[in-house]
Amino acid sequence: DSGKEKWPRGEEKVWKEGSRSVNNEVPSITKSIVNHVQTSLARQAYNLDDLGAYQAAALSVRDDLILNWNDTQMHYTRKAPKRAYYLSLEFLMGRTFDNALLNLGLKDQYREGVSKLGFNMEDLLEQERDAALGNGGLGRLAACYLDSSASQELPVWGYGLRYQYGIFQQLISPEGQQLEQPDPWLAGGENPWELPRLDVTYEVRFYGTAERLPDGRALWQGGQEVLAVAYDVMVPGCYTKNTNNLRLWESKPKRGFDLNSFNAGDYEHAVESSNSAAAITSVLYPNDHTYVRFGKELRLKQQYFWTAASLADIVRRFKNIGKPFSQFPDYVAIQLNDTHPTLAIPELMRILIDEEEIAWGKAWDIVTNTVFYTNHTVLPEALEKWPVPLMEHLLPRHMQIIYDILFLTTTFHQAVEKKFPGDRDRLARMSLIEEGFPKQVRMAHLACIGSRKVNGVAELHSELVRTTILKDFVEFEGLSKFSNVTNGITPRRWLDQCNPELSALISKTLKVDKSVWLKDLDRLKELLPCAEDAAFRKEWAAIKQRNKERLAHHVETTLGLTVNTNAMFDVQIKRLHEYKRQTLNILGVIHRYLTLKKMTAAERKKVNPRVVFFAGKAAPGYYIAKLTIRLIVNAARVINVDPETRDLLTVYFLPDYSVSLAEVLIPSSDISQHISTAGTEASGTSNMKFCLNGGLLVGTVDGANIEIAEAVGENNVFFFGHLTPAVEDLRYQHMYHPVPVEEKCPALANVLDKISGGLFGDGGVYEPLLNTIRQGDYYLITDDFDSYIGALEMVDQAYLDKEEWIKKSIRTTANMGKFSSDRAILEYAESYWNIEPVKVP
Ligand code: B1N
Repeated sequence: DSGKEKWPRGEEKVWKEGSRSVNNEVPSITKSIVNHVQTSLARQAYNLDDLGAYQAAALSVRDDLILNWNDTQMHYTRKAPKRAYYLSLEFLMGRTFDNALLNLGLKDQYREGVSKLGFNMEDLLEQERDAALGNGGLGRLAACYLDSSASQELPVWGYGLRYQYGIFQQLISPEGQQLEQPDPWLAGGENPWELPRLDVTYEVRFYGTAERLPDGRALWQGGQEVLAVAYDVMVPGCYTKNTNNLRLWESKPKRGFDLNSFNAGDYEHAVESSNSAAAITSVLYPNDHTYVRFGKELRLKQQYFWTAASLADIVRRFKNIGKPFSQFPDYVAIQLNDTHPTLAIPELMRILIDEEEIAWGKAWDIVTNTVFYTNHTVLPEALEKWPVPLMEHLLPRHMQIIYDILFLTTTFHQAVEKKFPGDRDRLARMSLIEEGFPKQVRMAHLACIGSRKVNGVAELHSELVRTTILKDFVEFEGLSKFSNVTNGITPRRWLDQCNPELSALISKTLKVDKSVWLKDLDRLKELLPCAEDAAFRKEWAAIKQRNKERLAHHVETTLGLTVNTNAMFDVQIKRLHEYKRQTLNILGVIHRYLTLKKMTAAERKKVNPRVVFFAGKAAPGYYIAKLTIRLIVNAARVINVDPETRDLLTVYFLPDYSVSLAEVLIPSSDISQHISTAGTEASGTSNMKFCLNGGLLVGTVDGANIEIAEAVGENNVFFFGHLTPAVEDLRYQHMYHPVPVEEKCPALANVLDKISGGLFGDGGVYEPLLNTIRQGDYYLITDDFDSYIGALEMVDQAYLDKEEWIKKSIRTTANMGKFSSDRAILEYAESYWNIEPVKVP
């Protein structure tokens, strides 16, 4: 139908001659880069440094992305397919330049081009700052899903916030303490990967009053109005023209300043409200898994600001199609990434009822057929609850709607009564409002009853959602609403980009272009027979070795430390959290150190050298997690300089963990650790990244570890520790029949004593951390310690047979096809959103 359209304006020939296409030959690429150097940057060959060259090259790629992005958006608008919207408060994108070049298939051409201009591609790539608008797994998952949506040509948009400051930068003080610094990722001037859409704005209201009208609507007036401004981030698919959109909102005052105060001479007050509007999107909240009880009005403001702007935008786009609202769910699917965007449910109700004048029942039908909810954690401290007084103050109309939903659920309560007569506890458990001082709105319950479907992120976790936090809802609404989509990772970034040599070996071995297997990851299975081929194993091992050297070089140049690349590389990189048990790891390291110290020189000769890497940030207010960092850093200082052991064991805490650092660490690992207390890690996704790159997994029977072991074979992973069903009983025993550490686990008691005794500096510093283990031990360190040490001994045993080890490594990679985020996103598309690919010609 697009062919039939009349030329819109002017002379078609002139337009056609003026239009350009993607630069895919070296001469047109260099021309475009030089052009940007001269005009966009106003510089010349004489005064161009790496940063300038990166900026010019990035602007050149940006031009290409814009062409594809424009064609994609135009095509989607014309075709008007059903679209899905991924609402996430976090998108941990990392760097874009390399990823864009690879997805466009232009990396080699650009490498040649910048080299002709006198620059080195690797140096330019290093100039880019990470876009770190996320805390960890949840935010990185959102980024992987965007990559897969575009690559699978699905009409999916992301919606998030354009934080001025991303996750804080981490420094380590001389005492070994974490220090936080702002991450001014936008300070370096223009961000080439976004398109400011200063014309796309919406007004968002806070506070004020909501007055119910007789017709069921309400009038929400007064309060504060702020402006949401759109910034569009281009998301290129891999080897396709499809380039999707991630729309990030920035908050701005509706007017520059308050004129009334200004005219009255009160300048301070005049700018106050404009400051408070700009504050909404100023910084990412750095807490994951802990919802902070006080001082969180700003967080609720962020959540509403973002959901209101996104929904206004979605509704406007839907109205442009010209269909009745009864068909809204046929054109729109909205995925809630955890409960953070749950206000989308009452907000969509408000729009439908108050603005579109749709009756309550019809509106509720529309909402519950449009919205989907993914849960990412069952940890009680992470479940969001908002105090009713705060909600009433900030969002009076939404609180009314929530009460109306509650009323709706009195019929629902009556039905519960009928189904489970006299079960008062059940009703209290299921309510949207938790009793107490203050009363609180349970966001997970609201998300659950307002959604078409609910899912967890790995088989075990989805089962825990069904049997613990949402059990009552499953019993009431039936099982079919609750299911599982196991997380995935994009093989573009997490293999092709971070491990180019391995990617090339795979293409050579499968005898296909990488564009094929990168979008059909099950083809890795074809590597299985190669495990038996000694020449292939040699190539495989050589690549791992070079990746270790690349990491060692990075550590040397950034931290000035020399890493033993002949050692086994053992890596644990993730947010610092008690449930992830970095503490178990460092205590294991200290145990290893003490064991080495007791050995004779002859015995030590037989020991396999090991380098242990840690990286990760602790939430700024998380005291125990910060103490764990301090222990790791100070233990490393002692262990790494001990002449008796330093050839056999060294420990590094790499500061300021980021997506880009992960890209260097992951391909170099021999083993990686995913050792959460069973039942606490919903999925984990770095476990998948390591295994895809041929690193073996040491882990507990938790999250996606279980499915990885199923896929790669249990003999290729090192499992240890108690299983989920035992955890509750063990915690109960700790509470009511505590056994001292010395009795339960003498080896661990010895380690704790050495720390207390000052082996790593003033032992008193660590007492609060050690006491979490001695008393209560909620995360079961004492229960799992011996089994953990046993697993690490199995690792040493297995490593003795190098050829067999490489076979394990090859088989692991070969069996990781399931964990492509393409598989995951297609499951969402088919079984949840009911959307189909729309290929841009
Ligand atoms: O989500 C990841 C999972 O792979 C991890 O296992 C899981 O821990 C992680 C509050 C969270 N769950 N919950 C959060 C993040 C920020 C915040 O403010 C909670 N992150 C996870 C992807 O499914």
